[in-house]
Amino acid sequence: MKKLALLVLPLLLLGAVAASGCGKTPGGTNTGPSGGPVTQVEMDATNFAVSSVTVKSGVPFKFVDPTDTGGLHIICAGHNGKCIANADAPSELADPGFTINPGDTKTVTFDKPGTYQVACTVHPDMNLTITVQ
Ligand SMILES: [Cu+2]
Repeated sequence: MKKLALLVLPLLLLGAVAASGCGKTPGGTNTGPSGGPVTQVEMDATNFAVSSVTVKSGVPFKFVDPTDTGGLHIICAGHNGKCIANADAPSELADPGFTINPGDTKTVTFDKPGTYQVACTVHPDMNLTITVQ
């Protein structure tokens, strides 16, 4: 019995390390000041740092690409790489969207509460759900 525990424990630890290594850190740097509403989302060369954020209507929200390597992003209201018309979304997100080059920041203000799907037409897996309160 003791031998089995010695064998199983390292495997469990290995599994825990592997599980924490993949996936994205929820929140990360994408949190507002003092636990307030989220005011920005960061992205790397191919995706957003998180898959969803909750923001406050009327508060400027930033799309940030802090990396100085990698390709550009073209961000619009949409899903899975396609722009989808959303009359409630800020005009900047209308088809064909706006371009973010590495190192760029783009500020968008959501004025209407609701749920918005945001996509990147360069990266079909790059999706963000923005809940505006
Ligand atoms: Cu992209």
